Amino acid sequence: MNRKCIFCEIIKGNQKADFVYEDEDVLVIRDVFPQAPIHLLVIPKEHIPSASQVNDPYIWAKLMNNATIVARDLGLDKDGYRLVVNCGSMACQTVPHLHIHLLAGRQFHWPPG
Ligand code: DGP
Repeated sequence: MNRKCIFCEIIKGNQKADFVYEDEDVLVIRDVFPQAPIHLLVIPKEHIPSASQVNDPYIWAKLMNNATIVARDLGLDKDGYRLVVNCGSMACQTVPHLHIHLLAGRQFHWPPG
């Protein structure tokens, strides 16, 4: 846990969030600044600053598995959804706690820009 990390504060229950799913390793919440009609954040409970600092492949397995299960449970797989990981400043990562964005409910484009 990192005291100054907003996601750690949410995980500890010190900061409010709209919870969608939780287990012993992972939390899924709604993003406060949604970029799509559905915008969820899939977050490991362990404080890992970014994708480049993941040492245990189990973390990715848990996060991706939960992201796709939540998407299926919400019926998002019908029309499709996007999973995004921003890593570092050039990729616009703003919260230094690993997370996967799960975006759905509108048409996305490629390349993303
Ligand atoms: P990124 O830029 O990839 O680091 O994404 C961070 C996301 O976290 C961004 O879309 C906004 C969201 N966010 C920031 N602060 C909070 C918060 O306090 N609560 C929630 N639910 N989301 C937050």
